[in-house]
Amino acid sequence: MRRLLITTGTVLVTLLAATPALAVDGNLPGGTSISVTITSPANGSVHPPGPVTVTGTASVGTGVPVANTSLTYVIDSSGSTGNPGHPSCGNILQCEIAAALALSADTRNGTIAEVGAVTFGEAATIADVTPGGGDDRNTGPSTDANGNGTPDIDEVISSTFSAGFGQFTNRSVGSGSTNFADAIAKARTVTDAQTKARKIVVFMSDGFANTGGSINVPLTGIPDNVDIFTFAVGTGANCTNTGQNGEGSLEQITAGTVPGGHCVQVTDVGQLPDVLPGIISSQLTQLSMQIDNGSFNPIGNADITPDLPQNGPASVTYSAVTPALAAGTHQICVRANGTDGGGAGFVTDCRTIIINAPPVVDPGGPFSGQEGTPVTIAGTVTDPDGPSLTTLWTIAPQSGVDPGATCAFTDASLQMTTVRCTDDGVYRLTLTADDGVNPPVSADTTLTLTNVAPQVSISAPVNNLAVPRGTNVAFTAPFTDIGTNDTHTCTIDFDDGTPVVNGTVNEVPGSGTCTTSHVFTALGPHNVLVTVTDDDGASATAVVRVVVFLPGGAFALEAKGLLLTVPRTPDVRCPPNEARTVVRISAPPLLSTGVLNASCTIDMNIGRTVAYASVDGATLLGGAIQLSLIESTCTADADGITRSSRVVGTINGQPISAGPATIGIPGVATVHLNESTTGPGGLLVQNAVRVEVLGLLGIVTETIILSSCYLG
Ligand SMILES: [Ca+2]
Ligand SMILES: [Ca+2]
Ligand SMILES: [Ca+2]
Ligand SMILES: [Ca+2]
Repeated sequence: MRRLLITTGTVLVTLLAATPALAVDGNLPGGTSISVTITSPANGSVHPPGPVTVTGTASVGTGVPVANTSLTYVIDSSGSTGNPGHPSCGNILQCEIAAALALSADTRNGTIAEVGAVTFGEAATIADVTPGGGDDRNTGPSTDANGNGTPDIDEVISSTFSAGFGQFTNRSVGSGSTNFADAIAKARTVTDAQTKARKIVVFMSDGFANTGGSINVPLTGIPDNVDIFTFAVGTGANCTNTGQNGEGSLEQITAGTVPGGHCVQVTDVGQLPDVLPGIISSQLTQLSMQIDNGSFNPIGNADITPDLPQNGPASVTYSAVTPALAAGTHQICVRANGTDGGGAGFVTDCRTIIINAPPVVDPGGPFSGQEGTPVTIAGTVTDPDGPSLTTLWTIAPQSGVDPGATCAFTDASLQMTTVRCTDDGVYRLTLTADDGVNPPVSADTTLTLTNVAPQVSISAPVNNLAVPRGTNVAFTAPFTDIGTNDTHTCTIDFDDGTPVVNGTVNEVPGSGTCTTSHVFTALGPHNVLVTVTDDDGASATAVVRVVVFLPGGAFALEAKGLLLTVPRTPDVRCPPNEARTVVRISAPPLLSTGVLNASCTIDMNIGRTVAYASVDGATLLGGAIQLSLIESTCTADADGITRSSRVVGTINGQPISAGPATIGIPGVATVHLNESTTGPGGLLVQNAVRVEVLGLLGIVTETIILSSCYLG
């Protein structure tokens, strides 16, 4: 409970005498060290706009003190001080001695350079404060010249008796009354001998001046650097009691020497040892912060650990937040205020910091374009104060984008660049700027890409390919899609009445083929339509023309049998187109003919096949059959297949009628006219005349065919 009363307002007011110490590390007026440091922010550091946290430490009494103070004890030892004081210290004099010793102990903190002592009753006497010869008025607070382990000044204080000192030279004055004036005069004698810039006197009394005359006499001309702090001890003393003769009060002594100072009333004598050391104690009283030369605003205890005030020696840490700071240069100062026996003072530490404005980002847009195609995007980033601006575009699907889509920038670090995406949809484009100080700043816009239809061609078959009916035709349709994330399907319409089919798709990103095969049964040209559709619904088509035909053939005469063998004459097949003529065949009496013709042509442009055979007159079987015109025609095209014959002449004198007929010549032959038959392999055969010559027993011995055509 020492220092219990040091925080009372009376004491503080007594001690206040501002002499600021303008440095980070300094000393209070009484010499006590005081310091304040801003640990963070660092000087010249760069910060984002907004509040800045300021941290650091402050301390009092922990540094190197300045021993620039001299101290003089003035102890009232008049007869009344033999009265009871307090059980904790004894009679009043003993309690004064205890208080002086407590103060003496604290003087060894380093701020007190020299000490002297005076005691008084009817008169005052100055202590000889050094052992051995001579008479010394001052000594060091820790000096122990006789080496007995007790500081010499403490030996002197402890030797105080009723109106005298026992050490180191016995001094005694009368104890019958109380003489403030002589006590002040003797104290001045001591302070005159002191060498330090600041001289303080602690003046204790349990009563009031009743002898020695006015205190104004010794106070007159007292130097400014001598401060007399008075203490009215016990119930018999009163700060303002001027005595029955008006010699002057304790309050007047202090008021006359300490600007703004007051006497301290210590009614409870037991408190005196706690109160007196406050004359030189130190205290860290307040921390405050200043922004840009504004006012110093106190830092609250919520931001200080431990709470202020703290009695020295003490250190605290603080962490306070500035108001929001705008871009520019700012000075932050933290001040530590403290007091010690010499009064109040402060030290201030400052930092200059730079508040850097964040970049301002305008992403531009919204942008639009097509899938697979570079789209120019241009944003704007401004950051005049840098210091190291970088920008970066990023992109992500927002809506309607198929899985797997990717995008690439030409240079994502440029504010103006191009971006290409592999599929259509709406993308979120983000432009982020980082100036190296502030948190990165981002802004979004959109990029809307439309789907692009694929492109398709047909590499097989070649256009206008003519194929015989029944051929398996392979189709290959290569396609591309600039949207390389797209997948595709394809259909093929063969234009022959068969259902549209799905082709087989083989693809890699951006290209592929659609394949299928088909056997055509419908004759003629077919415009085969290939349609490729991407997964986003856009399609492309390509057409290839395929011509389907039937092969054919024709001959004018064939004879097989026992009587005569004539191979097919002339004999043609198509493709390729062919037309041949033979002048005659003469093998009477079985047969003789006129000009024989056979031709077969296919118009590959439309798939039309025409096979034709004719005989320009013939006489068979010794004249039984007389013919002037024999011809057969076979045609096949998209319109259908037709077979027909014409025969003009007579059989046994009977004219031949149109239309298919079988006529018997009894015992000689059977004659088939205008005969349509189906041969091996489905061959469609048209014979104008087929004669079966009969031998014995009606056996067919010879077959003669005139003008035959066939298809297939
Ligand atoms: Ca900036
Ligand atoms: Ca697409
Ligand atoms: Ca596409
Ligand atoms: Ca797609």
